[in-house]
Amino acid sequence: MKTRGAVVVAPGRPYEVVDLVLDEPRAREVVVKMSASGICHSDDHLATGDLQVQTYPFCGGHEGSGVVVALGTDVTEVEVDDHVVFSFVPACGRCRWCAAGQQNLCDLGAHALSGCRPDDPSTWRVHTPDGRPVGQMSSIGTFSEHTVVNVASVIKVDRDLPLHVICLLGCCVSTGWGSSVNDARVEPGDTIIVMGLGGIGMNAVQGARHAGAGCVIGVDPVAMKRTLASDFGATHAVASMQEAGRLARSRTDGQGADKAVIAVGVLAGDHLAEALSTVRKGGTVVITSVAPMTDLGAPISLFQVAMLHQRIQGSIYGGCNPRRDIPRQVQMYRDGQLILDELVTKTYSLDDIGQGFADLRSGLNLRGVVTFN
Ligand code: CXF
Ligand code: ZN
Repeated sequence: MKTRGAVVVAPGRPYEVVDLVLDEPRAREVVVKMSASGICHSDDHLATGDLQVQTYPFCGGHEGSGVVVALGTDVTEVEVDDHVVFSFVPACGRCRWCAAGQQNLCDLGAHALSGCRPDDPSTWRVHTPDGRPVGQMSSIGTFSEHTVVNVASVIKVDRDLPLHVICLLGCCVSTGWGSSVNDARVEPGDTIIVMGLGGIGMNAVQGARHAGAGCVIGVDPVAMKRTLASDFGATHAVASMQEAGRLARSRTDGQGADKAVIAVGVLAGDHLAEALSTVRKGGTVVITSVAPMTDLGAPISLFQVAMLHQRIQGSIYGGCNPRRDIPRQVQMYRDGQLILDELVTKTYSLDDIGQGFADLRSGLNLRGVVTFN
């Protein structure tokens, strides 16, 4: 079938909305008519060239929701007309990692930046009208009116949920919330610093409060984000890490924050150094942000990290198990515990996606969301 999608044709080139051709779904695949797709900083990393991929053109988008419109063979988990949220890491349920309750590490996730089929890496389901393969980000490529995905990439949700809101469960909510709950292991009474208050950082703030943190210090240079942070559970919001560090020490008898989550848009080594300087002995820094993939190193004292027994924890998908955690987050949303509607600060048509990225870079949104007709 024909569709339209936003693709990057080469590293460092902006998204272009182009005609695409979708193949028929094969075994264990489904066709989804997209409803909404959040605009995440990781999508922008593709356009800046911070992330380079193996298949150009590459259709971006990895935080989406939609309606199943066709099935390949051997699909029993969903039916036509079911509503789904995408998981940006597939969860096959059978690999070592899925079996161990670490679906964020599912072996099928290895092809996130290849763009091919996760279970059949020599094939693609999206092509240009002249027959060249088109990569799909995270094997889903949600900046497209329709997409074909492996059933391991979808989570069925109730039909009454607002699809333009719950698409966020596919990346920023799970990633941010889980960064605090699973990866920082926030405990009651903790003092935690969240560095960056975009879609991921705001959810790290929510997660920290759910886990019982006593003091949640949000850090962002954008005043609007600092103002909104208290709605999501921040007890303080400041503009710099120096201020955050001072505040954390003033509340902990000079010791420093128990944990810090790095959720800035573009990670650099200096961010890690700053975060480490704010946490206490035995404290934890969680690296959730995405760095340019060829960057190496950080200006930190390895001696000091060891002597202070600090923990540096990498984080993908906030350590979540999407098949458990997305339904759990839906219930928390229904119960009024998880704030989602207010995260969506602006919606865009697919044709206006360039404006969405301009607004992301200007810090105007918590989350901009592309909505489809
Ligand atoms: C990203 C990480 C890099 C691959 C695509 C998804 N995670 C969240 O935005
Ligand atoms: Zn993302």
